[in-house]
This record gives sequence, C-alpha cells and structure tokens, in this order.
Amino acid sequence: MTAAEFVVVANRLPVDRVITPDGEEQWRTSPGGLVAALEPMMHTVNGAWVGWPGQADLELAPFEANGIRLIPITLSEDEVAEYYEGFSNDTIWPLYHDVIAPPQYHREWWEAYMAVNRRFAEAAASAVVDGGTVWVHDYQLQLVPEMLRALRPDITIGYFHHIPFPAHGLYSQLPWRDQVLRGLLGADVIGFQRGQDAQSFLAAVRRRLRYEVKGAAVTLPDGRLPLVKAFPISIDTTPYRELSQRPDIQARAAEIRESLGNPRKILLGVDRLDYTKGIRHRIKAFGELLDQGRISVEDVTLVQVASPSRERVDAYVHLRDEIELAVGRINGDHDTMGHTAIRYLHQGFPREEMVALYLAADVMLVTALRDGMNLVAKEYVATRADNRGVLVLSEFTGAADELRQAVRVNPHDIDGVKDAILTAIEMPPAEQGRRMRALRKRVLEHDVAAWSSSFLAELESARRAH
Ligand code: GDG
Repeated sequence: MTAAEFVVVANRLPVDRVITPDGEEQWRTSPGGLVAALEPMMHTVNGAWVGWPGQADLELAPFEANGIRLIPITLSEDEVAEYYEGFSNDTIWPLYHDVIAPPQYHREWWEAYMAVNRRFAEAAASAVVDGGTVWVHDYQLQLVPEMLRALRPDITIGYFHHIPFPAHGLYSQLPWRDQVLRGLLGADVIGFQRGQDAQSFLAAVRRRLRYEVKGAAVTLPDGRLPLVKAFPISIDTTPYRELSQRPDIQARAAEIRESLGNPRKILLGVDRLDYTKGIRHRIKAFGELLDQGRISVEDVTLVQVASPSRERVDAYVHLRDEIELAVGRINGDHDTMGHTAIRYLHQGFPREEMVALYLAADVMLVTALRDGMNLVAKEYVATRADNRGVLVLSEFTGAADELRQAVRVNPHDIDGVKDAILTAIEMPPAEQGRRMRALRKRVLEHDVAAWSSSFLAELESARRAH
C-alpha cells in the first residue's frame, strides 16, 4: 500500500462489520460525526484511517471502504478488556469526568494501554509519507503523539481530545500523570472542546513538568512549541435539516405524539446510557414534579432513549439497574391505562427515528453532569427549522459555552432542574422562537466542517513552521 499524506488515528475505524443473511461480510460507514467531518478531506487528499474494527482478535489486511483507505489494528480479547474497557473506560473516562464514578487504577491496564498505543503509533508511522500529517483522536490514544514523534520526527501531528480535561487537583490522582502529559505533548497542535479544558491541561503541564507556558504555547526542552487551544466540535447539520423536512418523518413525529396519548407536552432525553449524562437526576426531578402534582401524566410525558453502552463495565451495569428501578417506581405510581409518565427505551434507533423524536419533543432535556460537548443538544437545534421547542441545557457541557439561549441548569440542583422543566413547558411560542432562532444561527454557522477546518488550519501553520 502506498503511503498517505494525511492519516487519521482513532480508536475505532469509521465502519462497522456486518454479516449479510447469506453469510457475506460487508462494511458499513458508521454514522458518527467524526466520519462526516473528515470524509470530504479523506477523499480529496491521499488519506488513510488507522483504527480498531470493533471486534476482538480480528486480523485484517488494510482495505478500502467507501473510498477511504482503512488500516485495521488487531486487539486481543485481553486487550479489549484492559486497554479499552479497563484503562480507557474505567480509569480515564471517570477521572476526566470529575470522578462522578470512582476511577479504577490497575497497573496491568496501564501496561496494556501503553502496548496498544504503541501499536497504533507504529501503524500510523508506517502509513504516512515523508513530511506528512497525522491527526490523532481522543483519550484512548493519549500516548500516540509522543510515540509517533519518536518514530517519525519529520511529520506534523495533531491531537483532539473529545472529553473534558480535569482540574489539576483531580488529574494528579492518576499514577501515570506525567507520562500522559508527555504523551500528549508529542503533538504540534493539541485541541480541546472548551477553553477551560485547555487551561486545565496547561496548568497540569506547568505544575507537573515545570515547562514554561506563554499564552497558548508550551515551550519544550527540545525547543518545540506545541499549541494548546479550544476547538469546540459540532455536527454535520445537513442530514438533520433535510430529514426534518421530509413529510414521512414529520408524519412519524405526529404518530409518536398520538401513540403517547396526545400529551400537551413531550419532554425528551437522548443519551448513551452513561453516568456522565445525568439521566438519574433528570428522572428524579421529573418524578418529584409528578409527586407534587405540579404536572400530570395526562399533560406531560417524558421519553427517555438510553442507548446501550459499555455493558461489560461494572459501573454501567449498576447505573442501568438504578435507572430502571427509578423509572419502574415512577411509572408504577403515576401511569394510567392511557398515559405513561416515562416511556423508557433502552435501545438504539436509526437516525430517521431520532429526528422524528426531536421533532415530536417540545422540550429537550440535556442534564449531563459533565460532557465534553454534547452533540445531542446541537442535533435538536439543527432539526427545529420550525423555530419551536425549548432546549434545557446543563452548564457542565461544552455546548453550554455556545448555546447561550438555552434554559441553563445545574443538574445537581434538583429543585433548579424542576423549575427549569416548568419554565420550558410554559414558555410562550414567541419566546421559544426568539431563543431557537439564535441557537440555530450558532449551530448552522459553526458546523463540523467549520470545526475541522479551523483545526486543520492550525495544523497546516505548524507544518509550515517545521
Ligand atoms: C463524546 C463526548 C462529545 C445516541 N443514541 C443514538 C444515537 N446517538 C448519537 C447521538 C449523538 C451521539 O450518539 C452522542 O454524542 P454526544 O456528544 O451526545 O456524546 P458521547 O457519545 O458521549 O460523545 C461528547 C462527543 O464525543 C464528540 O466530540 O460531544 O461530549 O462524550 O450524535 O445522536 N444515534 C442513533 N441512535 C441512537 O439510539 N442513530
């Protein structure tokens, strides 16, 4: 395979393996935002994508799918358990989300994380042309930039971090805190979701490694000056705008309302079933409003989509039990034959159905306790070409920095969440329109293409300076 000018490195390849009924293997593009953001770029330049195909022990030669060159990384069953479910999702994920769940620190997991990061770095090093560019993504691969630079000092390296970066007091719990900082500093451009994440990273670099920081640049002992900055990610708005205009999807939204017994207001939550998303807090607030008679089931229904996620990690197993217990209790106390309090769906849905749900929702509830960005908030806004609907948005999401006209909440303050829900339910249409127009302007102008071009422009300046 010839070397590529531009290489993306991410934990997952942008495709899912499906076996057709007649036993044939096919690769389908996964619907994630990253693929949508980078696809045009991958087609115009000579690009390649390094990632795990999503199944243990799958040994595959590089191949092409939908015009993108893919370089699969094999992970053993043990590596999936230790590098992915362990260190990535049970150490880094809870620690970086402000220790909402206790992080587990295991030396074997760290060993596996280092070994797998090295494999990704080696694959990227062999895939990229002389003087080429590599863009590394996310918390599963924080050591790749440094490892890659050691192998290929000639190339330009970018890194984007999709989740929060914690304050120094929490970050310093990590037994391998200095190694991770050095890993990231291998990149020329290090991107975060929010200004506060970039600041936390720079504070950790100053305090732990004692490197000098001037503005957004770190001065390294070897004279390199990596740039550390916020690049808030966004969505490809086109499919959301187009699907929301389709008559069959609008009809489906009406059908959803009908099937819920035509409540006056539908509230919606859409999240991966994750403890960072504040699903329990939202359900608690909603249940108390019903208990206190401030809303009734005939009037208001909450639809909660909690798509299955990380089902082999203990914290997720417990969270699911807690949520389902709470939903069962509230429904048991309040349901009537014709109306349910919470329609809970532990399922994933096609994008068409998601858009129909966004259209049916009078109020979108995003109550994350900590979230890098939260794309669901932006998808809801992109869908509402009718300028109706209210977004209730946690101030602990990256999206809160941009979506200023949402109804803001502190999800830890249950009384505050209850008041915000009532404000949203009662908001007059003119006020909804005023806020939604401003929200839409922001999301449509700052879409994922704007995000990737601003990052790539900084990377290109770094390449020129090489
Ligand atoms: C991480 C960071 C950051 C969910 N259920 C279904 C479904 N989804 C889609 C949503 C949305 C995506 O998954 C979730 O994105 P979020 O941004 O809300 O959250 P994370 O998965 O935690 O993503 C986050 C993001 O990376 C990007 O940088 O914003 O902070 O945690 O697109 O629509 N899609 C479909 N069916 C489902 O059932 N089709």
